[in-house]
Amino acid sequence: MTLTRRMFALGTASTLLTAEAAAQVAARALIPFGSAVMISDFRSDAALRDQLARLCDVIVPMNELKWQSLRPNAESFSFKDADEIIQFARRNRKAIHGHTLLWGDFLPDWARQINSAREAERVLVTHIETVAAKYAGVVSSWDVVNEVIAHEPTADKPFRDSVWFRQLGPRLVDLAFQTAARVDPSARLVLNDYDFENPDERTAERRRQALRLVRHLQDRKIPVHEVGLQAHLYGEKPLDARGITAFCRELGRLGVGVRVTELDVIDWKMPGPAAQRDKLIGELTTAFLAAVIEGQRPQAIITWGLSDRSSWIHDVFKRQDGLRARPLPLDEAYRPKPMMAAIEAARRLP
Ligand code: 9MR
Repeated sequence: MTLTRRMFALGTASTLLTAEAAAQVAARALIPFGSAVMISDFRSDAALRDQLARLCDVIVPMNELKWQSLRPNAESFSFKDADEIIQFARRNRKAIHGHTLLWGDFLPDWARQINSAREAERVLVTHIETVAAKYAGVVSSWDVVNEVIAHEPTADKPFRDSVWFRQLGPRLVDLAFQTAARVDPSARLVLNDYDFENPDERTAERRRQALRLVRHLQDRKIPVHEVGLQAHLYGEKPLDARGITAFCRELGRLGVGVRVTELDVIDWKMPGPAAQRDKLIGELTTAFLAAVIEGQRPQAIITWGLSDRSSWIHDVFKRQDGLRARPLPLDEAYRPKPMMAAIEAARRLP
């Protein structure tokens, strides 16, 4: 093991570190790695559970904390699926990242039909109060709002359309963060969104809108601790490394962290041969994570699934040649791919 300056400083500040304590310090210095997992895979696949236990510091219930899972109707909550994953994470001493307290998509029908501002506020606040209170001290960070920035934002239409936005307007973001902060002041509160990575004007505007939202919350003294970069990277698109770095750096200047929340690579337009594709995916992962870390060290690097066995990309981005997608760090037999090595190397960057 190499001794870092920090370990020497710790050694002289107290007594010399034991080898075990020094190893712990070194382990803590790694950027935490995590993965999302959905309940059906979690239940049916013991090998997946083993890999989650072995590799992850952070676990995210992929769908089980969403309204579609928690809220079968307006009156009740069903926590069973979320609790099963969360109990596993706790037993294995993993951090739990919560996804998500507010999203305009994949809502149950009853929520879509809300048709007054009063009702929207009541339902939203009650939901966040109930869920954040139940998991206070257990879920250490929350995607408080997911995908509230318009797909193609403009100065006069920065927000994505949703039942919440139609009824509450821009204050939906204030309300969500305020409520989460009131109920669980210890949780890290994250503004989570996608498409921050490409060198085009739409992406640049999305980053500006995220910064604008962060400053807006800060002006109102509403806590916002991190911006979540979903990072569903497109294998065929160039990466705006400078733009990503500048964005993360600017957030750092505002005292706001970043977290890579849903990393995977959409490979529908990438070369077919597996070895070639895996190599390119590894390189893209390296370039992306280096750009983030250059701007600031992320709070965690979380992938949207662990193995190619299960990913939303199989359904949404089908390849023309009929080959299976390979978007994640482990292959279908749970062997690490170059993407895993890229993440491991990035976690060690200073
Ligand atoms: O991977 C998720 C998939 O299993 C769900 O059916 C879908 C709808 O709930 O959501 C997928 O995850 C999305 C995440 O919640 C938000 N960012 C985009 C993700 C991929 O669509």
